[in-house]
Amino acid sequence: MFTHAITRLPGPNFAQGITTADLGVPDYDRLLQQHATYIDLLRSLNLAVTVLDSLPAYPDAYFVEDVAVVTPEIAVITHPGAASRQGEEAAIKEPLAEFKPTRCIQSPGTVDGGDVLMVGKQFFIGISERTNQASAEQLGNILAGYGYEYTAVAVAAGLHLKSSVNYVGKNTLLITAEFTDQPAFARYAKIILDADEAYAANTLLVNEHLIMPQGFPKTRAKLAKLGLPISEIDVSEVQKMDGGLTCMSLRF
Ligand code: CIR
Repeated sequence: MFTHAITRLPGPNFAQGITTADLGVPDYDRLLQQHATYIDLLRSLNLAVTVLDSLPAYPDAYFVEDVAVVTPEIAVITHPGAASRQGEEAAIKEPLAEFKPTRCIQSPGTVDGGDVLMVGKQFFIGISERTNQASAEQLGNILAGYGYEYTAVAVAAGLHLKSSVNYVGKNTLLITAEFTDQPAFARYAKIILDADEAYAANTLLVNEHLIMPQGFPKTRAKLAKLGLPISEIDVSEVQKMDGGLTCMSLRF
């Protein structure tokens, strides 16, 4: 069970963050509303949510998932892969240190937490444009000290591993077609996304409750078969910045 989440408010310059999406100009007030709804939902699932101030020098810093990997035993502070995001990690160390012992990925290794999927004692670490092999090994070695195993997975499509694959409970992965044949995922049941609903891969499991982005009815129908409660929230402005539901919090 998760008991806590850490989030960070988006700043007024958030639209200067990195994006490849071609979904129009994002609106700050709408983003703040969507962010607030997200936090309310986490609180309704009994998480105590820390809300950190925005970081003016880092327009992507509200995607806190990318700057740390948190397990029940330890928080590993990452070193983000995008140059404009390097430095964000310094600001997450103190808030996390209130809850967990911390370790740090050493530069030049780069890891984005969006590439790191934890399923019980197993980690999958995406090797992507943001996360390199050497730092996946660094992270894997740290986690091995706490009884975790890891498997590296090539991310040939999408920004991060968790843009395409997430654990949704009941030994099941929600996964895009591109990743289904990865041997690393052979032991799991799979819900395969329709290509036109690929964004819904970024669905978040919190305490036996699924939070999915609004407006993906085929995925919702498939997920409903798991029998878990599902909430949908509108994250249109987040999507415009290549972000999603998992990215906006660290849960532990
Ligand atoms: C970036 O490109 O770094 C941000 N605009 C989006 C990061 C999304 N994070 C995530 O998927 N974990």
